[in-house]
Amino acid sequence: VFRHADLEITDHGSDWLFTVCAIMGASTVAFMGMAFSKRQTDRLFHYITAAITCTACIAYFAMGSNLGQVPIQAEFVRPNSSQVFAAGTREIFYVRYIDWVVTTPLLLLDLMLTAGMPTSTILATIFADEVMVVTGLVGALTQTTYKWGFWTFGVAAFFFVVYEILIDGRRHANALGGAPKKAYNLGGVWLIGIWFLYPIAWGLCEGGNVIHPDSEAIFYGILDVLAKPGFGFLLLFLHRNIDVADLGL
Ligand code: RET
Repeated sequence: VFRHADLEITDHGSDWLFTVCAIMGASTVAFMGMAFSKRQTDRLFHYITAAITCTACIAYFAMGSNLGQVPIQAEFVRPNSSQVFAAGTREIFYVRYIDWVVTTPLLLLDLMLTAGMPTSTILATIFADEVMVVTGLVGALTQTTYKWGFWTFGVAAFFFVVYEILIDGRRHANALGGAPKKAYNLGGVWLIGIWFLYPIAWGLCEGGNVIHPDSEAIFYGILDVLAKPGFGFLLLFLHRNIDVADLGL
């Protein structure tokens, strides 16, 4: 049986999610087209970036179809009433986290490989990133206020990622100089600027149940378009004069 949440996306939410699905699909085709205009040995960043939007395209296909979600008990305030109903359920799109566990390490790889960071540092940063996503998932599925405990672990892990990207990575990129330095610094600021909004979106949606799932779809949707195709086009544009061999790859 298909269990419906009391609070779930409407047709508007679904149409928007399919729109983002199409943007992700079109970006994947564009990134692969750009890859094939390069020599086979020069396609690393194109393949990583195309894998990111390909994964999101499928996740958004699921969400537009109202799949990859599960009803979770949540308190919410009904419109035109200040009364809080504890009985309601909200649909939680766990498929987002399956997407993120694949794509956020790839986004970090795009940047950290640009800066020529050491493998040990890259692995440690990806570990923290995975802690962030998995605690976010467990917190989203938790029905009690313990969910905020998981969110706190996630934010702590996120701060480590922020430190690695803004401080450590910048040092490595500046040592390389030239086009990699420029690509890393612009891409890094873009990435961190957008990533900071995700824990806020989580607090308003999965965490606090403050905004409607349709608004959640718009909030996360805009963030995902900026964080995946937006970041991807920026990074590949800034990579146009970088030889991957110069990055030791
Ligand atoms: C969660 C909740 C736990 C605390 C933090 C979070 C951050 C999530 C981020 C997600 C980024 C996703 C991207 C997707 C691609 O489009 C898991 C919401 C800090 C930063 C970039």
